[in-house]
Amino acid sequence: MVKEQQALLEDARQAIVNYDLSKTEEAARKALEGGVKPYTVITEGFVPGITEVGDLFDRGQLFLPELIMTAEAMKAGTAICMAKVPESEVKSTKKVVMGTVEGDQHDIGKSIVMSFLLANGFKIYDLGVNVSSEKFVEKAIEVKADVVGMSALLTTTMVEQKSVIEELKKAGLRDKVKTIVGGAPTSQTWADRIGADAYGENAVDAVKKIKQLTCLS
Ligand code: B1M
Repeated sequence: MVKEQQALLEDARQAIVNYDLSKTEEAARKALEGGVKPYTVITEGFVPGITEVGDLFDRGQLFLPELIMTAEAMKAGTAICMAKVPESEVKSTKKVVMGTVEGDQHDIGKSIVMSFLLANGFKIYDLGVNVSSEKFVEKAIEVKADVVGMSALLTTTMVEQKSVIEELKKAGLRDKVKTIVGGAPTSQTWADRIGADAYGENAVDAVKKIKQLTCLS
């Protein structure tokens, strides 16, 4: 990557660290104009910024209002980047139900994953945040889902991913629907422990794993 592009990514990181929404939008536009790929702006600009903010929050050096402003800036900047990722013209018949589990309001990562799935032609049903196990199952039945994806960002809510899998079993769907889990506290070990079919480390990995689960790769 050329030096100018690295400087643009640094501006993006800095705008997030300063929870400055308009600077974040400006940084996103400038980076894209400067030839940086949309996903790179997010992963190498915004994500290091929001990780730094999360660490400051963890250490009590920053508080909830700032965290909320950071999230707003992140969402605005990410939206500008994702608008540059075209929806696939080749549509798949594979259906993915996605949601953030019950008790959890974090949706930035899930939205990025969904944009990448759309860009790869999947049909997405977004249940939003704070989604109960029952709602995941209801939607999976309603749309005849191929995959149910569960995002969780809190160590206190990741256990809900297990509840969804159990609820799918109770509904007799476990053999018909594949499951994928993701979110910062989760891992392949966690996915294995709760009986999920896959773990997605990031948006690119999630697309790869969902393609494998639905036999598209
Ligand atoms: Co929250 N929060 N937060 N927060 N927040 C974390 C997660 C935390 C680690 C911060 C910290 O203390 N360092 C901490 C959790 C600690 C823990 O559980 N161990 C925390 C806390 C404590 C809280 C509150 C409890 C704070 C409070 O109220 N006192 C509260 C909880 C609210 C609730 O959910 N009930 C809370 C609230 C919030 C905000 C609302 C202010 C805001 C969220 C806004 C929103 O999402 N609309 C927020 C934010 C922004 C964060 C941090 C700073 C950033 C999260 C994020 O968006 N990351 C976060 C710290 C951190 O993660 N470093 C933190 C960027 C995003 C691109 O990454 O979400 O990991 P990520 O998604 C990635 C991958 O994980 C993966 O792909 C994505 C793209 O690469 N992925 C999947 C995600 N989902 C996937 C699903 C898949 C596959 C891959 O398949 C289904």
